[in-house]
Amino acid sequence: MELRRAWLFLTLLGCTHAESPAMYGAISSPNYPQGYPNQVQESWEISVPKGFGITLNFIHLDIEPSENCEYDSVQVMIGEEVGLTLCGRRFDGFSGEPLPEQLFPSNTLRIRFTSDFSNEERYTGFSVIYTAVDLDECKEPLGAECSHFCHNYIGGYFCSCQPGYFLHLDNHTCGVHCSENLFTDLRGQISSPGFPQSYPENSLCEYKVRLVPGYQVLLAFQPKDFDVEEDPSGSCLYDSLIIQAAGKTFGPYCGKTAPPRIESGSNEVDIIFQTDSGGDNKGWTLEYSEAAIPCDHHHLFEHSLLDPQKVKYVFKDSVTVTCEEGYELATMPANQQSFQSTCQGDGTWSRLDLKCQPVDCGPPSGIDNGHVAFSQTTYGAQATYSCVSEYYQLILPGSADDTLRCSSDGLWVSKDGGQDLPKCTAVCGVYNPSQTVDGKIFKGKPANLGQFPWMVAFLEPKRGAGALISDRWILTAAHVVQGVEEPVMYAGIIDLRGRKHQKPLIAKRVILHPQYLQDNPDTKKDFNNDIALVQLCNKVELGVNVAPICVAGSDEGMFPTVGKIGYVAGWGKTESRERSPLLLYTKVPLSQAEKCQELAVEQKFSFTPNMLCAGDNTGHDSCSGDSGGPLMFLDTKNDRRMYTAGIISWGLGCGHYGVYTKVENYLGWIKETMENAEMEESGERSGYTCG
Ligand code: 4AZ
Repeated sequence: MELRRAWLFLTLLGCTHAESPAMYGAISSPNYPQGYPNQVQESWEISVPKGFGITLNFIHLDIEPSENCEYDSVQVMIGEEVGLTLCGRRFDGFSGEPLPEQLFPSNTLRIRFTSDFSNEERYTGFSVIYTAVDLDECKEPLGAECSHFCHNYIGGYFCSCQPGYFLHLDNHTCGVHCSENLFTDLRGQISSPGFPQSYPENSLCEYKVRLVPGYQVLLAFQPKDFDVEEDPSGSCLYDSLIIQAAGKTFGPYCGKTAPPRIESGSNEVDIIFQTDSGGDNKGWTLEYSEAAIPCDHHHLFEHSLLDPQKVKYVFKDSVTVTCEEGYELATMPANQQSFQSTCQGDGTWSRLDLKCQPVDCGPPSGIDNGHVAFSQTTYGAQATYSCVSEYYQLILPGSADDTLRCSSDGLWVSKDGGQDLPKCTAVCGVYNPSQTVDGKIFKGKPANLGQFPWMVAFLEPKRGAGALISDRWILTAAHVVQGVEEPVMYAGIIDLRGRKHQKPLIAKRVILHPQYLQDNPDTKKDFNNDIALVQLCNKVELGVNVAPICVAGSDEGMFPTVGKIGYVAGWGKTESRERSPLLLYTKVPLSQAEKCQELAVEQKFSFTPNMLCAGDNTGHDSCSGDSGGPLMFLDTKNDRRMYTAGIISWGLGCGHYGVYTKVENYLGWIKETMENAEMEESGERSGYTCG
């Protein structure tokens, strides 16, 4: 029994009849009007042409009744939804109420009949007539969405619009034509459609303002007359007004607050007004006008100056452009200082390919024995000078500064605008007090290397000495170098026996004091003006063993007084030997002139005011072969500096008083001679070789 029931279920399940579209038709249950079989599940698809609904008229219904029709039933399905479920006995002649006609607003339906396993009373099923009926889509519940008017016809509907509106392509919404608005006058008024009446819905209105290039469109809204439908978020999602100009967008605007005055910056402006389906708002009105487009920079480019100067420059304005101080025009002929530029229609200046670039002073000049430090060479850059070592000091002749600045003229200048360069001059008289000075020359004591680093030994053709007073000049006695062009000299040495390891100094010129020459043309009868300078071909490299001595009278503490102890040094005669291979030195006091005047009378030489007298009767003295060497004193203002006050010149024998050339009297001649020689030298042709 169970098996049979299952077989039946399987054989009857899913039986569906599809009816092709028809205006009417009839469907009845299996075996109708006989009793319907058990275990039936049968469906009929019915369809009528599009635009129609379906009425169902159950002329016969005799289906086993049950609660909620759960045993047997006939159902009307609209898609997947159950539209109606029927069971029981309901037709004329029986006790049940006849069924009223049922209208379904769909052009397809499915009728589904289901019976369970028992039909004890032989219920006869159902019979239904279906008919296509016209639907009125314009009425509820269908309520077609026409924005203005809806018209029903048999099998369909259509929408239409009020006069002045057109039907959009969706066939439902009405809008107005409002996009062919072109404004080319220099000023005018633009308003939303129908203003001051409500503007239309579902419209996209575009207004184009087109002025000649060089003029921008200005927009001024009427503040009291602005009313555009606003959504609750205030983002203008319902209706919106947008202004577009030269890639810029102003807005969207909506609500009751008018947009501010708009300077569009362009001669071409689009006003776009978009509305949705709802709302009842007045819209907007604006006046547009024109203004010449301004050129937005007061400066064309960095560091430029414009003439004439104005608060605002507009289209067609022309200016003369120059550069700020310290800047010059790039990519121009060198002598061109300015150019003309014009404010163009698009708000930019012409000739922006040019620029003001800083003046370049080029690398600053180097100085002898010095360094110059700089990071840039353009206007305002700084160059700082320093000397190569502590044996040189920076001196600032004339207007010079240790730091120069690149000026707007392209020159390196000092604070007061001068172009003098600082100089590195040898630090003079550096005296190391750790080296004790005590002993004798005639009755002298050997000096240490570096103790008197200015000492120069003159070996050929005459034995003598000199003192470096700069890195290129030696001060000596005239009688040592008279008639000598190329004296053989050594510096930085104390033991002459080691001189083969040393390079001799090479003289460029020997300059005797002119007065000495005059008084002593051939034979020396007088030692007045016994002073000479030797200029070297090359600068000596200064260091701990080679350094110049300061010159008497060149600073405050460099004027010796009688009784002050001085020092003499040399490779000359000693009490026991004709020549000393070692540099010897001794102390001698500065003595009263009378002591030497007595000698002079004996020697029949004169002791002049150009001479100093030094020594005593203790035997400490300079002697022959020491001539030309310095009579040295410590600076009274700075006991770490030594200066030469005298040049060993002559005497009556050795071991008591000696006569020295009074250097102080020749300070002017020394400076002038050195400067003249160096000036002359700077004029010499290049490639000049010395020595
Ligand atoms: C000389 O004949 C000489 N005692 C130098 C100096 C002195 C004497 C002689 C001083 O060169």
